[in-house]
Amino acid sequence: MIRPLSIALFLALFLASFAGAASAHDYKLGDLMIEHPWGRAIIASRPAGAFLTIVNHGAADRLVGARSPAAEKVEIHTHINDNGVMRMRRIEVVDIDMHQTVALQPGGLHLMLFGLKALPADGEMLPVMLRFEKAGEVEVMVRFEKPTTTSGGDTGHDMKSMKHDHGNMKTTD
Ligand SMILES: [Cu+2]
Repeated sequence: MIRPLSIALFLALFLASFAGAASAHDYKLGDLMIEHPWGRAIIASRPAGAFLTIVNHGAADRLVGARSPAAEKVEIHTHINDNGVMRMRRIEVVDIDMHQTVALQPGGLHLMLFGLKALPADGEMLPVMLRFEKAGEVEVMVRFEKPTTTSGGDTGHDMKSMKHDHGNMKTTD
């Protein structure tokens, strides 16, 4: 005899094991999940981009800052379309609404690490502290992936379609 409770329990265990396997590189801070932090550094002297997904299972919060012992400073950036050219712009906060998922990804919102002490090796993890207005601070390990290009410059994978030249970055704040 199979009771509904047993089925529910089985399903819960099944889903939990599945989620566990998929979330090996996730972090939890209160109602916030920080998923798959990864980064890309191309040249040691240039700022490096870092990307992650914030899943909010609770009330509205805001990402208000980031820092890293491996970098001189970390800024929050977004991209704006300036007459067809995507340009980066520094922003102070990222609103994370109730039960919203916010993706920091190439071409959109991202973290920018300035003054890295060394160019991260492929697969190297660097700590970054994310500060949220309500949830507080959490340290995540950002896994750096080597760009697929061998020529250097800002022509790495999935960056081909947009201008992302940090050297000529416009400061608009
Ligand atoms: Cu940037």
